[in-house]
Amino acid sequence: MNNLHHENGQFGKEPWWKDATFYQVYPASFKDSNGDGWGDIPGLISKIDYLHELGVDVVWLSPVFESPQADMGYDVSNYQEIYAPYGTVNDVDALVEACHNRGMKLILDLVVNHTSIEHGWFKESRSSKDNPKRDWYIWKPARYDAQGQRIPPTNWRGYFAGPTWTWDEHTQEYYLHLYAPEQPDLNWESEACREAIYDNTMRFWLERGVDGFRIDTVNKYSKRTEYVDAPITDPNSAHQPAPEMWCNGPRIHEFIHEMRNKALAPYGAVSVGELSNTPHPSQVLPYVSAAAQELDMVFEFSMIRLGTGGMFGPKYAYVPYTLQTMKAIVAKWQTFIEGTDGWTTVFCENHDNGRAVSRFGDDSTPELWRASAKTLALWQITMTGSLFLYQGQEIGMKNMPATWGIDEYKDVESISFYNEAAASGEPKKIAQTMEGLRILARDHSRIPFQWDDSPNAGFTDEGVKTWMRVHDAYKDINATKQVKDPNSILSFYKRALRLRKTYKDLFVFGSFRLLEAEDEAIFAYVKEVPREVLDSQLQTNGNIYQKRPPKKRMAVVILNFSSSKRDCLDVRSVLGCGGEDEAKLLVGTRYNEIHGNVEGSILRNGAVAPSLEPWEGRVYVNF
Ligand code: TEU
Repeated sequence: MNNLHHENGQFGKEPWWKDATFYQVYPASFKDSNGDGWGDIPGLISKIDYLHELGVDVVWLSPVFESPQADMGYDVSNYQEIYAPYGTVNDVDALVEACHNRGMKLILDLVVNHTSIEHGWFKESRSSKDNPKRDWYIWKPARYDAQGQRIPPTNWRGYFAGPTWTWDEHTQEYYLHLYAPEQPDLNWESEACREAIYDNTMRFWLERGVDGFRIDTVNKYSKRTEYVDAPITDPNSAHQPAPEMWCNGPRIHEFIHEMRNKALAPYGAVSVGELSNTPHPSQVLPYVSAAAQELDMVFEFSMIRLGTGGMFGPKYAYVPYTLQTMKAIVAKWQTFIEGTDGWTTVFCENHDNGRAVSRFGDDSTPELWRASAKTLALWQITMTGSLFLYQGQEIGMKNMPATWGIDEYKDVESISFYNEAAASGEPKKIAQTMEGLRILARDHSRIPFQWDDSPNAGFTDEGVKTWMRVHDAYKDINATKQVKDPNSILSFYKRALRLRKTYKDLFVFGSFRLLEAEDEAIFAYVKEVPREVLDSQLQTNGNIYQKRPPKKRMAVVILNFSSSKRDCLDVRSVLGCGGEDEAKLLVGTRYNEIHGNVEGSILRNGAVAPSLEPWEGRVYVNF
């Protein structure tokens, strides 16, 4: 792999999406404008200024297309129409305009591994074995066991429990679905199918002015074509995990390269793909290397899967993890692009996971909740890569209350896992699944956004039945309250996001070096500007640094990931400060402004930094 990142990656010449802050909107739960209990696009438009003021550059809108909502729109029945409760195609046009008018961009969610069973393509495909679209989906004949019973073509377990195959009476074959039976997988081996996907989905929306896509399940388009049984790893089940049969298959790079060249590159569209089950940097780099011309960046999921009992069967059997493990994962995915032409992403929430403050922080008291949400913010904004925030993260939205029962969980995955546990009849398994769901369920991030302290939290009108229940804590945790409060999580995010931009050479583009890898309370690392970036930056007009500094520009980020007081690191020695050299506090979660006059904020002549309060975070710099 050549070294384009460093050769061409001069500060100021990087593509726009590298230092952009992306913000994911989950349409059902952001803002309801018409009182039906579902969020909608006009509601989102009414809040664009809120996002603009926060410092968001790009809105990523989760699926809004026509859909029977078996999986909240990740089952599309028509790519060119909008699900009526969300609005119309004209509303999307208005949203594009609202973003562009403010210098922001809009990306849509591209779900093209599968469609809904209600999609016209699938209706045709299932109509007869000789329909021209028969091979746009994956159909296989039945097998029969020793007793003559019909069994699916393979023993694979799908993501939502149960088999990956559903029998179709009409044509007497099974079709493949990695997710719900309502989500049949498209057959990317068919060239006509691929062409239809490019034209029907990508070109259609790019022509209307959207700026790119978050691409769902991007590494599952090329399946292994043998269709053989997976090894039995769960002897108690008829269905076995088999991700190696469909992740990163033999033609995946060919397909993605083709998709980019034919449908994305002609429009200059940005792409961020969801890359599950790909835990080795050597597997990830080919997807994100600039020279390979596949994806601009991907989401790698090792960090966000922490605490899950693994994929498939044991997913919701919660397994505690150590800070050491978390830090090793973060360091791995921060550094894997160094010296390459690849790029990475930074995120700790999305619509498929529990809330970060409840999982990685501490929401047990109001003080710890506030402190840990800010420290998680400082962690995110100081890391290398394109930053993705999820709606509500900026106000520290928490998991659903532990007192809520299974009836409040609406997600197809949660319900499938719960039903599977219930069917086992084992009280221990049911309790364990429920405990896992309380921490990890996808539902937690999907409840209505908490805008204010009015009934229904300002998400919709008073008295309206919302599609998911509003969090009990909305009177304490809401955006309006935090807009007014300079010490709020929201105010901290605003400052922190601006700081990330001011010092993007360090935070967005800098190199990452983990410190104190084994410490179970302190998460600390150095961010450093690569020398060649520094040199080129000094030749650019309007640079923020007046003269070439005598040494490397460095920041040390120190985060107390614990609820007890801890000693700070020896900041001066980490930053290489000699006698008169100063280490300065650039930002801290307990201070309102970037400051140079708070006691302990400038460390000279061997001075040590004060201890860290529970969940306190600070950044010191050597300039
Ligand atoms: O998710 C795919 C995926 O690999 C997982 O992260 C997913 O959350 C699931 O929990 C696996 O057990 C994408 C979407 O983000 C998700 O919402 C959809 O349900 C899924 O694809 C199917 O379209």
